[in-house]
Amino acid sequence: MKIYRYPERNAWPDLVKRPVMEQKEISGLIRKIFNTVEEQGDSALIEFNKKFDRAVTPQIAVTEQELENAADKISEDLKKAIKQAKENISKFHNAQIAETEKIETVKGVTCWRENRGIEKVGIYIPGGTAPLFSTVLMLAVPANLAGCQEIILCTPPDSSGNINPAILFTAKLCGITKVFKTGGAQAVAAMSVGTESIPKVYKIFGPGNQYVVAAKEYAQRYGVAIDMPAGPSEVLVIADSQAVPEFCAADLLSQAEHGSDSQVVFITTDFKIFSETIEAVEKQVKKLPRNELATQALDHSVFVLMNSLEEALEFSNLYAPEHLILALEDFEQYIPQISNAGSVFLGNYSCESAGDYASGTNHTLPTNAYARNYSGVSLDSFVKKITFQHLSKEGLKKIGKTIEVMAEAEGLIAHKNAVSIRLK
Ligand code: HSO
Ligand code: ZN
Repeated sequence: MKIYRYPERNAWPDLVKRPVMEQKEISGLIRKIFNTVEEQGDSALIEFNKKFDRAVTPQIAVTEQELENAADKISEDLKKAIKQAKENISKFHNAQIAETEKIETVKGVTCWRENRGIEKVGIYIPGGTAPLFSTVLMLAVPANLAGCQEIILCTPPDSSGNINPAILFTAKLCGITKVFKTGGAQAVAAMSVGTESIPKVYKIFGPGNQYVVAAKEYAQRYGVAIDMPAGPSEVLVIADSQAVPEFCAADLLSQAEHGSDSQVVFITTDFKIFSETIEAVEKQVKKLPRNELATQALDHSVFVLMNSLEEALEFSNLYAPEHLILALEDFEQYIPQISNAGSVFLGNYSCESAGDYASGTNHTLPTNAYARNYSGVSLDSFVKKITFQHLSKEGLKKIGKTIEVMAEAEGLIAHKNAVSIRLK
């Protein structure tokens, strides 16, 4: 833990810096993986599964039977939970579907926008220590609502060549029938270039390790869009004297347990809350199954004592956290002061894990200070907005002169003519 008491303002920029990740030079490797997948298709993916996941996967596509069987492999309780979460996520994202409004800018000139779902989207779900089936909901639910026609999912197999049943169950629940056993950069490559079994997509979503992140960046050379630049998970908690140290500690640890590179920041104006939260973190972390990862994350966590809540919010805006928790009595009052954050949790009962799983908001959010210029995933991430216009003759007459004068001033006479020829 890094502890700071009333740091000087000029020290803030250093405190909000994310630890620089040791960037291995992997661009050469990523290029090689893309080339191999492009040349050898499925057989390259089968080889990569052997090499990286020690998995024998004679075929890359998950069979209908495998999808079907997943439901028997998870508890009724979990199925019920996934369904409730899906319902809430659907409600929240469904409300993001905007009505088309036709605007008559001048009489006879009507303009509007219509949404079209991105036709083909790919979802990447990492394997490893935590099977993030919740991320399947966060991406598949808005993709369906947006009207994406083809939604595919790639995730790495375990060493027996199987995929976590909760991931398969959730995929099937969301109507995804094209699931593929491939992970890492090769999965991103496959979705970018296409193989015998994996269709090429137009946009790739989902979290992953630094190889996946680098591959998503590389995918853009193939004309594929990506959801957002990704980094390790983060939370920043601001607490006043009414906060509950045990709650704050639990929230900090719920981000810390994601990985050793997770970022957690705690700010308070109250000395008692400050020391009690630090104590509570130390006590709770010992009992966590992922104690080792959380402890490593805590090593670079930041605990700051500040003079005022205004100052705390200013610091938070500078940090631009993925998740911001206001454990404040008068949280309402501080909402207008928030300018940079991915998703905000208000009051003592709004734990961050509510948003991770079941309240309805999306948990795919900007990290690494990208909350300054990116939004989290929403329905918008899955659509393109196409503008339309209709001009009547009367409408063209109204703005014709403006177009002609401007076109002429830009030296673009054909543009001018397109108007003049109609109005003469
Ligand atoms: N907190 C993560 C999302 C997640 N948490 C998935 C649990 N499962 C995003 O930063
Ligand atoms: Zn989480």
